[in-house]
Amino acid sequence: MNKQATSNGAAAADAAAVAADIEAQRRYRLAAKSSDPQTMYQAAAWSVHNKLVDAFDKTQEYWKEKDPKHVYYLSAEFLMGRTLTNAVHNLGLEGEYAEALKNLGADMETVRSQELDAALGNGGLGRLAACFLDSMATLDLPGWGYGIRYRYGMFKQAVKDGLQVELPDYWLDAGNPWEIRRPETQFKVGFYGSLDGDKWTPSEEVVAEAYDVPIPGYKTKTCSTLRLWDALPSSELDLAAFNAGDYVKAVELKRKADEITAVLYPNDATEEGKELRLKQQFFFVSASLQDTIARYLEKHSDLSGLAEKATFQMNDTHPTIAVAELMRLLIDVHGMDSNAAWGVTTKALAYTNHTVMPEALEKWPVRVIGKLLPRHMQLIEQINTQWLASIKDHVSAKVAKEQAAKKAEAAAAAVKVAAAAASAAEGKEAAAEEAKAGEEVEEVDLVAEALKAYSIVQENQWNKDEMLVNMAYLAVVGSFAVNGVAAIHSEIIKTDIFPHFVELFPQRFQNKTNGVTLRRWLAYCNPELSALITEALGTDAWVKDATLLAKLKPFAENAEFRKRWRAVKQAKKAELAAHIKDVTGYEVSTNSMFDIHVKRIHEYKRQFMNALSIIHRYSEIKAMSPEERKKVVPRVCVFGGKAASAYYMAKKIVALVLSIAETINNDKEVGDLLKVVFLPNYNVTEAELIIPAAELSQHISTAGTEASGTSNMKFALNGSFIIGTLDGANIEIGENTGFENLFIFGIKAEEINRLREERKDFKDYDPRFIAALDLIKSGAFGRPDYFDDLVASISDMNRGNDWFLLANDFASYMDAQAEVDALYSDQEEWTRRSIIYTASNGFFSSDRTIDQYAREIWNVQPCAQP
Ligand code: GL7
Repeated sequence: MNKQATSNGAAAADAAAVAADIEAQRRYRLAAKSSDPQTMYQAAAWSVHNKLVDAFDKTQEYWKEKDPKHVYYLSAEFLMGRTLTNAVHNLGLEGEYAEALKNLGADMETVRSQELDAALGNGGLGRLAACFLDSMATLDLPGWGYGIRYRYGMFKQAVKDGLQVELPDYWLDAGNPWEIRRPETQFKVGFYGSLDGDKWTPSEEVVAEAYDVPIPGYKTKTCSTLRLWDALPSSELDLAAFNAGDYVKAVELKRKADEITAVLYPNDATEEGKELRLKQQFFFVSASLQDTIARYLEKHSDLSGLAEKATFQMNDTHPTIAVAELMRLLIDVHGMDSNAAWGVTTKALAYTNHTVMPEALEKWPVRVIGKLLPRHMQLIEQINTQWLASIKDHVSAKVAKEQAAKKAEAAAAAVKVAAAAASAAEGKEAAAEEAKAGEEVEEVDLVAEALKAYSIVQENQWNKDEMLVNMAYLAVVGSFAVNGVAAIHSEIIKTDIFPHFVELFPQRFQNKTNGVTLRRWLAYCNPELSALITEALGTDAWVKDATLLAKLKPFAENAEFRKRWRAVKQAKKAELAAHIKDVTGYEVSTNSMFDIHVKRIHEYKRQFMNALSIIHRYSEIKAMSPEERKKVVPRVCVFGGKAASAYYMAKKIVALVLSIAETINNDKEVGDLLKVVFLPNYNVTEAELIIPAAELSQHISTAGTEASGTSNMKFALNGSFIIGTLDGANIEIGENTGFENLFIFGIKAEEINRLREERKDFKDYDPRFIAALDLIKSGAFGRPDYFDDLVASISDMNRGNDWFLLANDFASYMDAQAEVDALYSDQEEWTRRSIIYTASNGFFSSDRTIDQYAREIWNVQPCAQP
């Protein structure tokens, strides 16, 4: 990295060639006369595009020839962010492009800032998929991503009158130089219609058309793809309607197709039970499976060996209709018998669970699937029937065992009673008879009852008349591997979500702790820190081998190195401060601690608790004497994150942060001692600016609720401290960094059920917690009525009853915050530990995660061009 392109003649010549290429793109592809930043961005992007196409074609030809096993990552979301910087760096051409643009009178920074984020994802789950693609290509693993080419990505968040407003994200406005349209790759996808026996005739049909987004690996020739599907009408016009003069009906087909790929559902870890969403899921899954099968059949005569050449990794439950669709394709389209098809399906599919939030575990009404996909519903019923039949013996034995244990218990109790009774003999007989009564009949019902817990099709607990398909159960039954995304999460899914399945096949359940790509999240977003690391280690090999970061540890003891480390952090803070000023108008001091809380807004992530702690800090400062104020560690508290548009409480949390910011930042008495900032429209590009500048980052979800978190990894790698709970990947970050270096607080996951039970009588409120709530209620931050429901949600047992246990954790959170302040006052020690964070967390490279998936689940080997 940071290779000096101009330092040798060859590179200079390359830069000249690149400049000529950019010029050619501007002149001929764009036919542009001006060289404004947007034009220069487009021209540079198209020039990179051509290089990607070359690399892409060579890789795919090579893989076609070698025919290695592939993994197909099926995901409804890919949160890619910007591409230019990443592509140029991964191709190893950053120096050439920077030089070329300079020669053309532009500069890389201005040019790259023109690019809109590709925000085809909500948050962590979608961004993880993007990191995985980068790692798969970098490790030369034959693999593709498969998803949807949404025309509107994640909404843009703006702030108006102190509230969040949502604006559409039409990211394709200026064209998209990062994709290749493939009109030759089209598949039909049907919906609705009728079933005659097992013969399905859809009544609606669209065409899925492929777009390839090339994914260049780092320092390798491998360039893989993210294949996204767009929907087209199967014929542009309903000709009959057109001829009959009904023009509106005639274009209806086009409108219906457009609707499927129009918009990403903006929900993070919450269910969105809309038929259109199921339509989207089926649309991309069907096209992806058909595409894979078509390629497979170019080389093989029948599909019996499909699973030896392909693994489909289902990213959460969103693509789990794949279980039924693969069965349908094998049986109905390719004539396989259903047992053989089930064998292939369950060897080809694997499933990752990303959340334990009950509302996010998708359950589709039988009615909805039956209407949209009647054949699939029939297959799911069949799968379920066979599945339940196959485990009946196991369940009967389990029931019998439980009954025997109960009987023994009852008999023992009866004996006790009998012994106490006047006539021991009589009592014993009576007890024995009682225990026997009705046994036989009951047992049969008990087995049927017990089987319900294993059933893929289940009663809706809120509406007894409705049956639901539990998509997670379908995924578990239809897969050969199931994994969680952090050690604690993988345990919780075993004990709380799928215990019945674990009992049947424990070996199917695994852990694959998440990771992030060090290219985007350290090397490219923090070039200054990267240069320092490379200099210290004497090599940039850590960008591809993250374990090398551990060699930084001794440098933590070197005062000169610490000074330079601090200087980098200061520079990144200054960049963020300038951005804050730009966007919000607030001026913040770079001498303050930068305390960051960025992620989707959700009650379980507890931004509200952070807000309360800030209110307390504010009150404290207000009550201090000037002498006392001198001892305060000044902080800038930065929030960012989107609230789902229909998430009532989350939107109030955003409003609260904005209100607090306005009051505190305008309080002259407080000045630089405390500033609060809400940065609107948190996205990948914002994260690339924010994370390198962080000194403290907050990951304070209620223990047991955040499956993993991945920004915690990015912050740690950029030398930011973590204040957090024993949740998700925080725990493994603690193990790697040393728990003494994190600010850990709060209850443990295994305590939450009990505490939720007890919270009805909870009396142990911290006075600071109460005082902060009272201050909101008093109107100190404006609109007390507006915040009424929010306050009640954590303080009124009839209105929410603090489900996420803020009251339980507040005191220990405040203790942890006090430790933060104390340590920050010792800058040498703070910096030493900051270096330890970066040095200790190479484990969280997504290269490690993907290597584990490849070896332990996919059985896919690297296939690199010589
Ligand atoms: C998530 C989890 O909430 C998050 O903790 C995890 O890091 C991420 C990737 O595994 O997946 N699950 C989920 O539904 N969303 C997530 O971000 C939206």
